[in-house]
Amino acid sequence: MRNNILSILLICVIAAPFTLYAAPAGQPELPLPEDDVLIAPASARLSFAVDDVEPRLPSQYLAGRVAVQLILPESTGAVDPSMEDWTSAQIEQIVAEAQAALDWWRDRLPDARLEFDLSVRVVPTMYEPIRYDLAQERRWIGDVLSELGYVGASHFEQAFRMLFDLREQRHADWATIFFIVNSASDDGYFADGRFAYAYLHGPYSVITSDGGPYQTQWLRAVIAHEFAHLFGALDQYSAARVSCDQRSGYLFTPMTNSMFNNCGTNEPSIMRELINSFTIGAVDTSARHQLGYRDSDADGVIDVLDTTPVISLTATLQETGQRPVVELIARDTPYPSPVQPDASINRITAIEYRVEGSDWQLAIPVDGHFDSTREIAQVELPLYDGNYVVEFRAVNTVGNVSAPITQAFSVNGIGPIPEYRIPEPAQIEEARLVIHLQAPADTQEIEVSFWRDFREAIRVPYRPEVILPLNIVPSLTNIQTIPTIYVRFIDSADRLSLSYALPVAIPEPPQYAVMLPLILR
Ligand SMILES: [Ca+2]
Ligand SMILES: [Ca+2]
Ligand SMILES: [Ca+2]
Ligand SMILES: [Ca+2]
Ligand SMILES: [Zn+2]
Repeated sequence: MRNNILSILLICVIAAPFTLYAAPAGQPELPLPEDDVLIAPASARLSFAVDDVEPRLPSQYLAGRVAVQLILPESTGAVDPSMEDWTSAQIEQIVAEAQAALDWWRDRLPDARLEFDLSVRVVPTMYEPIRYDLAQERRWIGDVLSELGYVGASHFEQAFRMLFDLREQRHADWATIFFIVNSASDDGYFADGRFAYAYLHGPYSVITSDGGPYQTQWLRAVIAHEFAHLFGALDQYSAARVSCDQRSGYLFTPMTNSMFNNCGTNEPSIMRELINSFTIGAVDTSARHQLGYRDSDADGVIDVLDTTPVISLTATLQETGQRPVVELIARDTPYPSPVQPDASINRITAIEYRVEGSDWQLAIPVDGHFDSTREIAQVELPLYDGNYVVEFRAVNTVGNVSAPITQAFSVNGIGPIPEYRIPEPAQIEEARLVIHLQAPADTQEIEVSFWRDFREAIRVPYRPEVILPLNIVPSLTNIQTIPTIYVRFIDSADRLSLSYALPVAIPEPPQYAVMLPLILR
């Protein structure tokens, strides 16, 4: 008996993978959303592309952080009789379906560094949206967006205004909207027979809560399909009649997988069939490329993220007795698009310089944060009398480094360079950090920080042996994260030195899991 149960269990375990991945054989082939790709008028979007610092449109390619706003219109009965009313159970289900669709995309495109910010709003409208057709969507969409406070020459312009706001508020790289129209009492279709459509590259998609023939339980597959249109992917099923020479997306790549006229590949894909493709996780190569997911040099960083910064320098005229001051502008260079405004979502993460073999020194942006594709830093170079060649560079989110620029500086009237030396790594001894230093006797102070930018720095009088007590922070338990401290000297005239990166020797076995932050008693 026991053996029988065991063998039944075994059969189940063995059978499970097959049943999981088998095509849903019992599923009838459902009609696909025909003519579901639309193009918003260019005028509505281009009026926003004038901001030259961040000319990004709301959904150019699928990578990075994406804000997704679900809007659920709620009919008030003011103009049309209210036939549909959202219930909290329905709303919960729709949010869960949308989240499943977004999770699905995140798993399909691992190198896109996707992060989704999904939010839902129920917004009153005087109309009952399911009664209308595409030609009349402007009525209720315009009404809903006005209700949210967005005005514009058209409902598209209203939507773009909302998307620019949404992206900023959610600190996202991109933003898009799904209008989910309640069709619980209705047959699940709009008046023209549509149940799902999207504008290529935004601003939005519209889907009935039933997803037409798919029913709410497969809304995730419908949302996943329409989401791809919002970021540039074209349809591939025959009825869509997409020919093989059609190109799309930020990279403007050709269709190779269209069933319409056999373009060469015949891969399963969410762009040609919904339920089975969703179940097995199928996205073909041409859809990936149209979404911006292509890695030409196969280094694991997709083209649209594999960008490089550039840096430029302006030196201020410097007078005798003053240190040179430079202004550095670092900007990430987008991967170019043949058809769209060039757009990078990579941030500048460091602006650095070094003086003839010194450690790379971090320059701090004037606005205090490395948080955008363009950063400006002003630095007083900590030089003493002499002639120097200084190298400058910038680094971005993916670790790509700009070509360095070099500049010669001649300094006089400051005095000779003090001889600073740090002969050995810092040591941890009995809950104290011990640093040995060699500097001229009139050196005033030193600064010590666990951070390259010298935040939370400790300033103490200079001595050949500086001993600092450690404070233990339980939340930061990984000693691996702090192998280095940063030290700089302050001379008798209150001038800073270059900074020194100093390794910390940890006693074996590690007595102190953490040394952050350093606190003076
Ligand atoms: Ca209602
Ligand atoms: Ca209907
Ligand atoms: Ca690459
Ligand atoms: Ca900044
Ligand atoms: Zn489609």
